[in-house]
Amino acid sequence: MHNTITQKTACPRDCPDACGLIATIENGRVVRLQGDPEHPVTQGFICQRTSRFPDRQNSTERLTQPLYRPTKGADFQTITWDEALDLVADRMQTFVAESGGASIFHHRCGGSMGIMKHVGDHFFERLGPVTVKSGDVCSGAGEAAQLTDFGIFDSSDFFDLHNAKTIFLWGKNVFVSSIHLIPELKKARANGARIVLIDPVAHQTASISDLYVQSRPGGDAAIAMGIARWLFENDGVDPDAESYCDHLSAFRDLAFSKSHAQWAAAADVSPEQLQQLAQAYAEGPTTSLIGWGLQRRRHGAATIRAIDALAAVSGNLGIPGGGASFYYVRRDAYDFSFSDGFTAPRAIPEPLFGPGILEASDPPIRMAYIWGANPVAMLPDSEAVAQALRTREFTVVVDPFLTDTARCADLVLPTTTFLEEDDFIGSYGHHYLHEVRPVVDSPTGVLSDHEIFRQLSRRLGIDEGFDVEASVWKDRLLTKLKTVGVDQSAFAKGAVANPFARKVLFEGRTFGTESGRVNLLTELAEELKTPACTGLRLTAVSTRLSQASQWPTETQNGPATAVIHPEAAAGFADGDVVRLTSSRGSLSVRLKFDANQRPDILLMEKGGWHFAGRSANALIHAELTDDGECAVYYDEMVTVSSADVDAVG
Ligand SMILES: Nc1nc2c(c(=O)[nH]1)N[C@H]1C(S)=C(S)[C@@H](COP(=O)(O)OP(=O)(O)OC[C@H]3O[C@@H](n4cnc5c(=O)[nH]c(N)nc54)[C@H](O)[C@@H]3O)O[C@H]1N2
Ligand SMILES: Nc1nc2c(c(=O)[nH]1)N[C@H]1C(S)=C(S)[C@@H](COP(=O)(O)OP(=O)(O)OC[C@H]3O[C@@H](n4cnc5c(=O)[nH]c(N)nc54)[C@H](O)[C@@H]3O)O[C@H]1N2
Ligand SMILES: [Mo]
Repeated sequence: MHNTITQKTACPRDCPDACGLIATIENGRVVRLQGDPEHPVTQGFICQRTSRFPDRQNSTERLTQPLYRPTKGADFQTITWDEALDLVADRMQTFVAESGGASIFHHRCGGSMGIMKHVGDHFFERLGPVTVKSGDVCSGAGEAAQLTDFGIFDSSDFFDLHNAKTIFLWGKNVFVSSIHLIPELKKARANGARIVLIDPVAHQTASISDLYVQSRPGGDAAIAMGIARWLFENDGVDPDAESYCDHLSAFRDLAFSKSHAQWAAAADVSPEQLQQLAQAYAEGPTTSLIGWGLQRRRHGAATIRAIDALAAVSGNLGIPGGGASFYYVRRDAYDFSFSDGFTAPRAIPEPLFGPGILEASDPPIRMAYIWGANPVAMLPDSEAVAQALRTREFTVVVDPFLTDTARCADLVLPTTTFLEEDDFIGSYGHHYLHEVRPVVDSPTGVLSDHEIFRQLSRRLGIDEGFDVEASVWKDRLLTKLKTVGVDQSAFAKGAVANPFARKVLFEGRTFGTESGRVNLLTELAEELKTPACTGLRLTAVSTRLSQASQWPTETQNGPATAVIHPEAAAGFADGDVVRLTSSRGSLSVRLKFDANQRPDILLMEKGGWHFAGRSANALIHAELTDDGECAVYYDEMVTVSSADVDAVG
């Protein structure tokens, strides 16, 4: 007889939508995941990659025993958890005693957005503190930009876009990375709002847009300045702008440093299109939904600052239907005071992971502990990252699967998936909070991150107050929420609206900057004023079927696909296997022609596996953006040439 139950939980995968989920469990196995119809944003549907997650959950490839490599280069052998944890504790103790906490590098990325993961970070604070990462390869430049401009980075309510007359999507493919915006955009449009998409990459979001502008990669700042100039010349600037913006006249001078036609040419859009965009900003209310892709470029922060300034001077901040939305504060409702007073002795910028570890000295990095991350596949310069991890005295990787990164470890610890976790989440795409519940038991031989840290804390003598159940930590995390009457019981039904979030951000036009006013940008790098119009840029972006590198193994066979405009691959045919070369190395890829793409962009899927020869990041050099220590993922120049025989297969 079948024993079937359903249970509510939430999705902590790295995604702005942070869905409420309903899991169907049959005889102790999760067989289906569906969207919670009662979650205001999820509205009963979820993405393909997470509806397929039960395959990953129940996969025979899940690790269920610690794997240890006693000497460098040897094969992994299984060991018991006691042996594994003794080993980790012993190494940690030795390195801290001999070389200080700075000799241990702790890293995690987007494996889980769970709030409990910060309790794991706190383990390393108690242990050392140790060397940590700084910046953020995902959104660092945009966050830094908005901190500079507004003093905070947050957004108005998710549904406030229904108050907008025009909704600008600056580089956002909602069909891949924010699917719960699709019904809202369609609804807004049916109610008379206009949708404008600005994106060098042609994608499905154009199908729900009234105007699609296929601008030059890195052309966004030029578009923003061209619009600003038009606004200054056509009474489109808010007459009160002077009262809430610093540097208005310097910003005006910057906008006037080129003509309308010159800004249009710089962005590779027609002057008429640019004027249409400007008129939309002038009419208002205009909401600017800013994607994450455009700040993963060399001048990513300045690009976001140009859009921020445009939103400000056009009078679109602090009003319903306005805004320059890049991020939603997702952690602030939770209490992290347990972490107060700890300062890391050293930080390595996340995009410089490979060279940063290799070059660190005084003390060198002797041990790396990686969890919730697959940096070999996901961070720039895959081979340098792999090399950095392989050459430490002791590298520990904690993951449910044997990833590219786990393959470089001395010790791999198998851990739980989100369906076995007890946690909370916030979201970076809306203001709802949610509880993550263990809907099934974890397989025998698997420990949660928290359980691993608890057991290590005992061995290391740093267990006091730390070594308690997840439920005790969760209660501590709610300390701040409880002051406004939101306790554990509020989460029983599903999503909880963040009580600290504002419906309309910057209402009253007061900002978080020192002056309380918007800090308008006053200069732009030449590369943004006159973006290069030659070359082919490797652009490896999110795809529908996978969360970053979390692909099913069978998809990683043979050369990766590279989508290209036929004219950019003269002499080659659709389907040819070719060599793709950058400053960092080369990769064989199979060409797929798409005449809708710009000839200066070559598209790949992000997250291809390095050991399978499919990682775009093997071609990307480690570099920091102009601010915020984000990775320069989409500015790598590549060339296409004939595949030599050795390279194929
Ligand atoms: N070329 C290129 N590279 C990119 C990007 C790009 O656009 N182009 N995008 C970048 C962006 S935006 C991001 S955020 C990063 C993402 O980079 P990562 O966060 O490193 O991405 P994932 O491949 O999802 O790796 C997360 C790993 O965590 C594991 N995991 C899941 N849950 C848990 C857990 O609870 N505990 C532990 N210990 N492990 C867990 C998963 O199995 C997976 O192996 O990649 C960046 N890399
Ligand atoms: N299915 C799926 N969903 C995901 C992920 C995934 O791997 N798979 N990843 C998750 C992660 S880690 C994140 S951070 C989020 C966001 O994930 P992202 O993939 O960062 O989301 P977007 O910002 O929508 O996508 C980047 C967009 O930027 C555009 N772009 C690139 N360069 C430029 C430019 O110069 N100008 C402009 N205007 N546009 C440009 C690209 O065409 C693309 O549409 O989504 C999450 N959602
Ligand atoms: Mo991300």
